[in-house]
Amino acid sequence: MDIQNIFVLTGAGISAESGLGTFRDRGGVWSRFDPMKLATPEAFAADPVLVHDFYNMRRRDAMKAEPNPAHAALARLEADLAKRGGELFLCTQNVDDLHERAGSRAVTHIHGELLRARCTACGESRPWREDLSVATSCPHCGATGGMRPDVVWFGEMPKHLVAIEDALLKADLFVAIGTSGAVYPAAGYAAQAREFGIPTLALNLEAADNAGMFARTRLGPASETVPAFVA
Ligand code: BV8
Repeated sequence: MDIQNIFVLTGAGISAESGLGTFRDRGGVWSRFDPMKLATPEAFAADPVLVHDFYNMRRRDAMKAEPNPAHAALARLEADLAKRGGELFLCTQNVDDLHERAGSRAVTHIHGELLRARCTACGESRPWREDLSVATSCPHCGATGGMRPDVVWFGEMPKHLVAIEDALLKADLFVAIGTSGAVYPAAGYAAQAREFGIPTLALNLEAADNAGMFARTRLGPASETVPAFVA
């Protein structure tokens, strides 16, 4: 592969074979739980106990999960491109840390990280592995009740948008892996790449909502399609 700068966008599908549920598939997280009651700032204000229970459960699940061959292949791709003077920009919508645990060094979490907590009083964000509750105090400012998972809820501003736009502009190839193309702004990046004249590739189990935006598509489980793409 003589491509130098690759932009990879990953979604829940890449972690599905690690045992973490996707969101919009049949049986997915949002078919069992209402996102508006769990993943918005309004939901947290209305029922922080419910929201903490949901994210405590998902944090424990994420810590138990192990990276799969798709995560490992992207870590190899990052190292291979770096050796050849190129760069992998790995932008994940996932809030788990499976890319990092597979060996990826630079991971941009557009929707934040489950294993970080942020204080709504002082704004400090720090690594966090314990359950959160309304009784948790901020280790930095001491305020109680305002600690929340440092993830991006619906209606909140996604993270690292400037770095992501810069990386898209200099990419030679855009690859989306295991994402349904339903949540913006990430769902719009394939169309943006196409406008910039960047080749686009989708690796997904089934055709995504924005499938028409991709020049090429490979359907199948990420644990097979991603290692095959990287080889
Ligand atoms: C914002 C984090 C302003 C925490 C999540 C109407 C039109 C357009 C936009 C909007 C609109 N109304 C509202 C909006 C904006 C809204 C939005 O997009 N809503 C949608 C639903 C319409 N977006 C926002 O609010 C965002 N903020 O817009 O700010 C702004 C922005 C930019 C510039 C200026 C202003 C913030 C959104 C943050 C949402 N956060 N969660 C948590 O996890 O609890 S959402 C959630 O969806 C996930 O966390 C994930 O990050 C995200 C994307 O889901 P996917 O990863 O794609 O997962 P999904 O289950 O859908 O798909 C899985 C895919 O994998 C499937 O295709 C399946 O086939 C495939 N698959 C399954 N198994 C495998 C596989 N593929 C390969 N191998 C397998 N084994």
